[in-house]
Amino acid sequence: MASIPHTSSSSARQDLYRRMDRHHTAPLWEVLHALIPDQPATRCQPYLWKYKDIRPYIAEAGKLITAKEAIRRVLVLENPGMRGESCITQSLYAGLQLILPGEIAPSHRHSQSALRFIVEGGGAYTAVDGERTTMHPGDFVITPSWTFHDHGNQGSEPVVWMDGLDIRIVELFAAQFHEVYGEEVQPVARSEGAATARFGNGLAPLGALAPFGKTSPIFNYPYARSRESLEQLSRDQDPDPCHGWKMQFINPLTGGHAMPSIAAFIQLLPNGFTSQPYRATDGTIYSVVEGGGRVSIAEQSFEFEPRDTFVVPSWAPLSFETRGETVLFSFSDRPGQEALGLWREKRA
Ligand code: 1HN
Repeated sequence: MASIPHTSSSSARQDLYRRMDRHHTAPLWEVLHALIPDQPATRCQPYLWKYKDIRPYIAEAGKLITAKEAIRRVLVLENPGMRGESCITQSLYAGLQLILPGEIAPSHRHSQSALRFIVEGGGAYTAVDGERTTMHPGDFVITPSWTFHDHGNQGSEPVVWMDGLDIRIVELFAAQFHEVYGEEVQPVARSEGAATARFGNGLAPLGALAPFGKTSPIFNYPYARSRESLEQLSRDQDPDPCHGWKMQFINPLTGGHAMPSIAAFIQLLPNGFTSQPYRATDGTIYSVVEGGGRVSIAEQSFEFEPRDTFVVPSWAPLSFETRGETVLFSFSDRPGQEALGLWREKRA
């Protein structure tokens, strides 16, 4: 039999590691288990941000800095397990942005894609590549990658929305680009509603190219229409035991997710509903639109009411108990996981 090298002593190993280290090499066997854990390991923790608690800080920020000076006046929702990293899950960023009547958030573009979910107030607009859309609570609005965008509030009330961006995903690929537009506000090139007229009525102009590449050509999915779809769906079929009635926002040109890096969903849960536990590998951010109740996420549970935001880490068992008919908006990094063949789900 060939001789088997006897196990070297711990100090001999440490000595080897020190010498290896100087040459920028390291022993895999010391880190192998941490590199490929048996199941999802994440620094993302379950958490719920109570809107009532944060709203006063948003208002105070509104007095201390203008939207113009801040560029974007946003309170970043920092996951408790990743403080200082500007992220709500390991892959996604979320924040609450305030724009006051008369204010402008200047035009720029970046390779990161963004979504807006309107939480409070109406009448502000966002402009994307020459087209403005007026936003109302519950609207899901997309800023596609590398499109110039600016926001303005021509209404009479403060407007707050949740931003969701794929910042960490773009950073992982080191594919970040950013450019400031020459002027504060980009010129309006089309009438309001043009994108919906062209692509949002089950129609598309003959021979039309996708104006935003892999992102949906519809950039505002109004709440009135999402709510109507949920209502109608709930009349004709039983709720799913885990999700209630849940729908995904789609790109009408592909039938796939509305954004290439972020999936967005809207769901209705009946009053007094206790959902079956569910887990999936896409860590998900929820914004409460209507109703309320209690959500259990892994070992923790939180009371929720409209305008609260909560985060469910990858693979954390999730279940709901509702008080009142409840509507939840949510978004996650599911499209990337699906594209790579990684996405998994499990029902209890
Ligand atoms: C951004 O451009 C917006 O355009 C919001 O409203 C939040 C967070 C980080 C980087 C860019 C916006 C952002 C952002």
